[in-house]
Amino acid sequence: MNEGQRLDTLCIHAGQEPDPISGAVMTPIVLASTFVQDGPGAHKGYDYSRAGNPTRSALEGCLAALEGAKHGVAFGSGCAATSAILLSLAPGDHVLCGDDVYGGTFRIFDKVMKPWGLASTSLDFADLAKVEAAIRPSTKMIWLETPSNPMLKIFDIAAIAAIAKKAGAMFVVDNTFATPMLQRPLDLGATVAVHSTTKYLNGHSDVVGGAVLTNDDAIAERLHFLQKSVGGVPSPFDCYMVLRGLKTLGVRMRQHVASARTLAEHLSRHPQVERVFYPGLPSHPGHDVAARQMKGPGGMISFELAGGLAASTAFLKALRVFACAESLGGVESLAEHPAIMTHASLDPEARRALGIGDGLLRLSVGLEDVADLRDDLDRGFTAASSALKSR
Ligand code: P1T
Repeated sequence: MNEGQRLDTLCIHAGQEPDPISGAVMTPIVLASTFVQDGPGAHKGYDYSRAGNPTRSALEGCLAALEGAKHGVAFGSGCAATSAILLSLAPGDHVLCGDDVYGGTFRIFDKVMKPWGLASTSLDFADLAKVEAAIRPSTKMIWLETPSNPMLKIFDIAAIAAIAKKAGAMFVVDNTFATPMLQRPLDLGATVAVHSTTKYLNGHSDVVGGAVLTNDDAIAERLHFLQKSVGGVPSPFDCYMVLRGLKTLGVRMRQHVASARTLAEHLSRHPQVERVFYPGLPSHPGHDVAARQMKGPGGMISFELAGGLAASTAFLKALRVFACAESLGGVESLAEHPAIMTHASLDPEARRALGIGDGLLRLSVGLEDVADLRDDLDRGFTAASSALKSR
């Protein structure tokens, strides 16, 4: 249907035909929980909304097209999508997982799947020899985020895909931070791309959702089965909202990247900043891999503020344009403290090993005027230095 079309066109049209009854250009929100059958089993493709829903199908089609996938399976949150993928494994299986992932993803591995019998090893995928050495006969999956949350680590998707293929393991890339506008993991050899659609894909901080995209027919069938059986489905209204948000994904991402580049450079020159983690800076260890596998380094920045907790608390409290809040990827800018907020579920030792300390702050750079965002950061720096002087 949309073959050969480019991403900006797919964002607006993929999966979405004008409504055959009314001609409505926008996808109808089909709220029905059930669908009439001419006789038992004789229906028009939908029988019950947990199993399938036309608004959800449109979203799944659009997301699949954007990731270059044959299949899309939508969920009620990114965590529901993650859980469904892991449930497609069996107790006794082993997963190699990136050491730097969203705290809630780590919590699923550690507090939900481990008691169920799924073993996992966390490691830094930058050292490919270590990745190969960590593979066990029971390793059925490699899971990573790139760029990762919150340290913005970059991993070489094509190189890790080759290791996964050799091991016969499914390779899952959480593509939430990059979005398909900037990076398409399946093109680079990943088996599955997973998203929290809560973030850039919806883009307006008013939906919680998730999705899994793959070209593998058997995995897609299993995920559709788990979607229907475990039941972590998104509402038709939320599917519509994500479809609506997706229409502007391309323009939004270009501006997120442009503003994040400006702010990352500003931060890297600031005397109160000890280190900036942004893949667009030449000093970032993953800069070259990012330049190769991404179309832009993204809209997320983390940085280490001098002065520890007193400074970072004062910094966050002083901001007026950035909101101090969890999440990311919306039109509005957000700032947060990973150790206390998004990554509190990691034990302090693991946090320290990753560099998630008291001075680490994470920014989701929104679409406000970048000069206002820069002024806001400077407001934070002034407050941080006053807090340190008054101690
Ligand atoms: O929040 P939810 O839609 O369930 O998505 C979970 C999730 C999965 N993957 C990544 C990379 C994520 O960042 C998230 C959620 N992250 C945040 C809420 C956050 O502030 O980092």
